[in-house]
Amino acid sequence: MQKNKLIVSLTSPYARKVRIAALEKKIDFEMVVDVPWNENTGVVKKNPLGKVPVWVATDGDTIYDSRVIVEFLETMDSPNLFPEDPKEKIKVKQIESLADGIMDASLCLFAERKKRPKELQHQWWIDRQFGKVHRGLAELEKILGNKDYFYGADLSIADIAVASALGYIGLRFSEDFNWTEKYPILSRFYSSMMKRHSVSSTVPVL
Ligand SMILES: N[C@@H](CCC(=O)N[C@@H](CS)C(=O)NCC(=O)O)C(=O)O
Repeated sequence: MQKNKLIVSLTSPYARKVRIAALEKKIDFEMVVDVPWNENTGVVKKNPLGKVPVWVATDGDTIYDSRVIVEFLETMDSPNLFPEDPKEKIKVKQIESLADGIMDASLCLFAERKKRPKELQHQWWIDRQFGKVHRGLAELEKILGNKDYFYGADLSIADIAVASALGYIGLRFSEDFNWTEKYPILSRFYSSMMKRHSVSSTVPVL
């Protein structure tokens, strides 16, 4: 019997978002680690964009981009991670999109500082990406305030996306700033999310 496969790298915050969602829904999948930055990566054969995560369904269908994959998982099993009402769903997707945007800027910073030779690195670009990260985190603090969840009274994809972004910030920027001190509301939120097995078992590893 074919199994669902999820192609990931173990540091990818987008892949973590999908892993958490699948674990919360108890959807069975086999995790295949394929680092898209490696010369011999096979990711490009599954996703022309050469990015992880990629979901390969039991019928062979290939789905990429974490936002598309999590919506696909939503069709497979409960608990629901999106509200059914289309207008409410937009609110949750907006927060997911903000968290993904923080991941995008963080990935740009990773590529600029770790993949590009030092003499070619551009401070203007680095500052611009850090601006997105900090404005994004400040906005998330404003949205969450003293609530437990970003939307409603239970877990949604918004919480999962934010937790994934925060884990990546901790992984990549510990020498740049102490995010738990600078963003105490998000720090409290992450600690509470870490009580879930789906979150604590997917912490990024180098
Ligand atoms: N929008 C995509 C972004 C995926 C992405 O950028 N993944 C990174 C890993 S964290 C990647 O595969 N990068 C390789 C590359 O950009 O060539 C998603 O949500 O899945």
